[in-house]
This record gives sequence, structure tokens and C-alpha cells, in this order.
Amino acid sequence: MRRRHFIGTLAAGAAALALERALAAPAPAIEVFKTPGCGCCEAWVGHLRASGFAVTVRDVDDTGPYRARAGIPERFGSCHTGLIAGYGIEGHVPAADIRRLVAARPAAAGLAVPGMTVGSPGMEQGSRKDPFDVFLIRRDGAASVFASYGKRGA
Ligand SMILES: [Cu+2]
Repeated sequence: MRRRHFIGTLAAGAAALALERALAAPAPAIEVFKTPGCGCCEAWVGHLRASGFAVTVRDVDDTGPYRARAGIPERFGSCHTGLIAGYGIEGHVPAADIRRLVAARPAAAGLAVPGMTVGSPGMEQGSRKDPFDVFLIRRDGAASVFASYGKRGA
């Protein structure tokens, strides 16, 4: 009985320590390039901050060159380009997918949600949620689906 209690205390202590470590982990830092008047870009930055990211915003006249430098092809373009851990993050990509990318560290240019899908993070319009894919962009420009949202069965 006593031994079981002791082991239980140890487990609780380990869990508390793990939680403490998780909370103490530095917020992932992301640099976001956007145009000055972009409201949905601001809303996406708010989504990242609410998810625990440390965001540095850079207002630029044109995000195209930053997208190109990140290796994200024009056809996957959206309104803003983020840079994190050597990856480009184009458009309204959910914070959870950015975390998954950075943790998995695949050989890739980054992630993209092309265009501006209603219902993606930062593009909320009431209850409307259009389906969308998050694409993993390879360094050669080829893309595969990294995550899907709002699709039937997803
Ligand atoms: Cu947008």
C-alpha cells in the first residue's frame, strides 16, 4: 500500500515536471511578411500568437519576393509569407500544422494554403467553413497534401 502510494507520487511528480518543461519551452519564433493594410494577415498573426508563437511582423510592399525566396511557387501564393526554422509558411496555415512541420523537420520548402479560404485561421466569416488543404511544398516545387480541413470524412 505504502509502496503503491510512493510510486503514484513519483508519477505525479514526473507529470508535473513534464508540464513545467513544456510551459518553459521557448515559444517558436516566426517572422511574417505581409502588406501593411492586410486585415486577414493580422488575424492570422493573432491566431499564431494565441497558439503560443512569438511573431515578428514585417510590413512590405510585395510579399512575392519573400515567397519566392522561401521556395514557394507562385501558384501556391496567398497574402502573407512566414519564415520559421528555415521553412516558408504561405497563407492561412493552421498553427498546429506549423508545429507538426517544425517537429517532423521533413526535407521541404514549407507549407502553403493557396488563396484565401473562408473559414481558415484568420479568414473567419461567421460559421462558413470552406474545405481546404494544407500543402507540403518540396524544394523542387512539387506538392503533396499535408493536412485537409472540412472535407467529407475529415
Ligand atoms: Cu489572407
